[in-house]
Amino acid sequence: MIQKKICLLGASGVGKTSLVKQFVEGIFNEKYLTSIGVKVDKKIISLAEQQVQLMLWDIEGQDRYHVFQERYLRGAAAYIIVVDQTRTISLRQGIDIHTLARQSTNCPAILAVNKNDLPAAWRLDEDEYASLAPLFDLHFSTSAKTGEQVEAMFLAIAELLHGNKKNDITT
Ligand SMILES: Nc1nc2c(ncn2[C@@H]2O[C@H](COP(=O)(O)OP(=O)(O)OP(=O)(O)O)[C@@H](O)[C@H]2O)c(=O)[nH]1
Ligand SMILES: [Mg+2]
Repeated sequence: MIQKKICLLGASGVGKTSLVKQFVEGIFNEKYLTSIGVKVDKKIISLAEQQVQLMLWDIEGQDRYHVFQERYLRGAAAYIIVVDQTRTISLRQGIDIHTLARQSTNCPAILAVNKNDLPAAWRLDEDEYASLAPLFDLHFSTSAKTGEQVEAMFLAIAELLHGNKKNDITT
C-alpha cells in the first residue's frame, strides 16, 4: 500500500489537532490542549483503484517558538495550512508559514479555513482571493466541530496525490 505524509501547519489554536481528531476518530473536543512537538496519526483511504494510507503529521503551532521546523516537512507529499476564520491574524501567520515552507518543498499546498461553524472575523474580497488562490492547490472551508468538509478535504488530497509517485513512502 502506498503511504503519503501530510503535514498540518499553522499558528497555535487554529484547529490542526482537532481536524486530525475529527477525521481519524470522529471526535471533537472543545477543550484546548496545545500540542508540543509532533504527533503522527494514520488513516487508510479507499480510492477507486487502490488504498492510500495517509500519515498525518500534526505539528505544534509554528508561532510557538518563532522558529519553523522545516525538518518536519522532509518527505511530505503535501501540507495543509490551517487558518482560523475567527482570528484575522491567523491568515497572515498561515501565509508566512506557507512562504517559509516553500523554501524547502514544492509539494502541493492546501488551505483550510477552519472553524466555519463560528462567525467569520474576516472575509477575503475579490482581489485578495485572486492573489491568494493561486498559492494553493486546493482550498476548503472546514469545521473540526461539525465535521464539515473534513473528510472531503482529506479525500480530495488523497485523490490529488494518487498517482503522484514522488514522495511515496513504501513499507
Ligand atoms: N467551534 C470550533 N472550535 C474549534 C474548531 N477547531 C478547533 N476548535 C477549538 O479551538 C481550540 C484549538 O484547537 P486545536 O485543534 O488544539 O488547535 P491546534 O491548531 O492544534 O493548536 P496548537 O496545537 O496549539 O498549535 C480548541 O479549543 C478546539 O476545541 C472548529 O472547527 N470549530
Ligand atoms: Mg495541536
